[in-house]
Amino acid sequence: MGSQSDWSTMSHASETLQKLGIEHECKVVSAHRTPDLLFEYAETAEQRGIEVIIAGAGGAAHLPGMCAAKTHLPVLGVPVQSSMLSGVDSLLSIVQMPAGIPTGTLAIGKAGSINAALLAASILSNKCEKTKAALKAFRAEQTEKVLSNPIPGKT
Ligand code: RP5
Repeated sequence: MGSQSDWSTMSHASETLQKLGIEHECKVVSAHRTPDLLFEYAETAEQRGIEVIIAGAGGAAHLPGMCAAKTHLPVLGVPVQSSMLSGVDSLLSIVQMPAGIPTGTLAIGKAGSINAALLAASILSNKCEKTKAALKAFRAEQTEKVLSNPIPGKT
């Protein structure tokens, strides 16, 4: 994520990955405050065994795009809700990548953070049976919660 202030949003991705038993790391890497660190992080990610990068940032959110420019690994961008423009700025900065370097873009805020983790799990589940099973179990549990909780007083 681009700042410690993004953690209240990005912690939801981490919690979801944890629920699914997916090993991950959480780091603050700012595209504009620590640009050299960002380059090093993205360039060495593959050799460190990272398979998917979730990048959350707010405002002029160039972190996911710059990260994607420096690695061929899939980069999933989470637009963090900003104080001035409620995250629309973050969303547009991440989603409107010119053709050639894609960033998978999720919803603004908590939903996007959770879904980034679930989408990362989907990508990993192509090769990892354990992750596939965990993802299916997560979905089954979610479905069961809806089905077993009818509206009170209604049939
Ligand atoms: C972005 O600027 C970060 O991703 C964060 O969402 C936003 C504000 O950062 P802080 O000023 O709170 O560190 O780089």
